[in-house]
Amino acid sequence: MFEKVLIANRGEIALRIQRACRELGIKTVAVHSEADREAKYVRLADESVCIGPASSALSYLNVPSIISAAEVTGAEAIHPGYGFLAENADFAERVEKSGFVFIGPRAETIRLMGSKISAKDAMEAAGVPVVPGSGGALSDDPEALLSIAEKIGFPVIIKASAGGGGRGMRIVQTADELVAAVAMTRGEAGAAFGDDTVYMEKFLTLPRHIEIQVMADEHGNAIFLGERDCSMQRRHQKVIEEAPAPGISVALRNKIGERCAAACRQIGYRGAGTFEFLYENGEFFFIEMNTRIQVEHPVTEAITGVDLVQEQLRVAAGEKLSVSQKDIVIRGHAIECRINAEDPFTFVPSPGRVTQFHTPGGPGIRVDSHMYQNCTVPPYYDSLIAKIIAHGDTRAQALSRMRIALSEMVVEGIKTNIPLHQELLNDPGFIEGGTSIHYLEEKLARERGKGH
Ligand code: MV4
Repeated sequence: MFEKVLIANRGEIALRIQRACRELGIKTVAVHSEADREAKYVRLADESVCIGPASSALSYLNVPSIISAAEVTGAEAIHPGYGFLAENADFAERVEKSGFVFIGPRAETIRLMGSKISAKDAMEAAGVPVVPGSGGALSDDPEALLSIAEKIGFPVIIKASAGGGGRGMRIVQTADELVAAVAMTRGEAGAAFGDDTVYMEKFLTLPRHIEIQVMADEHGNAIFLGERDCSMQRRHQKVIEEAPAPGISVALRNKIGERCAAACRQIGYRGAGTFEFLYENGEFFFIEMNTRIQVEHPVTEAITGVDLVQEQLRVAAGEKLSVSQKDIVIRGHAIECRINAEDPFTFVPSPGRVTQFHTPGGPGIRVDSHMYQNCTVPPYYDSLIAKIIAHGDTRAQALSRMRIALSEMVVEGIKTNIPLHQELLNDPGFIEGGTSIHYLEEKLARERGKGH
């Protein structure tokens, strides 16, 4: 196992990774921006290095600065967390070329999944069901475009191959919009990603977003750890995640999970990964793969009892996974509420000083947060301040525990979306379960009007 790991991230995930390291006897190096000097994860790390000013571009995205921090502290490996450099293949390559271990998949795997076209190709070849589509890059030839679209059937969606997570997409309802939509998406993709490759898919109108968690080691072992339903989202920002996905049979969930684990073996995947699917009318359709630990990983940890970050560290150190597929038994139900520093009605970020901070507790409650009384939420980064995870024997018990937890939570000095969560935990559609990716935005439009 490593003796010392550098954590190239901030906030709650930096603390989460630190805790995993500590349990494995690994010393930690925190890197931080000037705005994060007083942060809890900096204070609790064994060592810390300031890597630049507040702006992410000059600190958490500053590759030379991060690598030299690893050099001066004698760290052996770098954990990228999520966001920032986590899915940057060039960073992974630079880390390895500098003589450190990148805690994640090989750079080539990150690159393969970074191109959504090649990711889909690889998964289709590995037996994972994918959304019907162009099966490759689109040309600008109007006749070729129309022929593909008619074969798929309208509506279709044009996506940037270098996009993902909702960036660079355009829905096309009819043939007469097609050519202009491809040109527009191509132009935007070129400007945003420096790659104007676009592809086409059947547009699924009312899907759920369900993702499968996988873990693989370098000894040929790959397992799946159930799924998460992340359909409750607004503008591609997940708000609530839960596992298992309500209303889907164990047989179907295991079948798709097995396919994902087999695909990992086939492509020689390493580390933690997530297969993103759209689920509609009883069918799963692969759209993208994430090659990082995700924000919502604690939901999976709750229902499986596996510490995913510790497994990442083991695998990166060349060890075998500590669990095999037969050890993965799904226990009960878990739900996560993402607590953001934002106005619960307008969603405008609300940084500032946190004057009071009290977290909930009790059976089945976990809180992952880097907040403390009198800390400040800087305005430069994402607004996630805490995650509450409620676990119960049943979905009803998990929801009940979450309602109590939300009522116990106190955050003063800044605005949070706790009132939104309380509203959702009492929403009949959410309580029933199985809502689509459009549910939250439609509910907000209905109940609050489009003005907000
Ligand atoms: C889609 C889709 C419908 N049909 N692809 C948005 C994020 C990116 N990961 C893929 N996205 C979508 N792709 C087809 N063929 C609808 C979405 C989508 C979505 C997906 C997951 C979660 C929330 C979403 C919100 C709007 C649109």
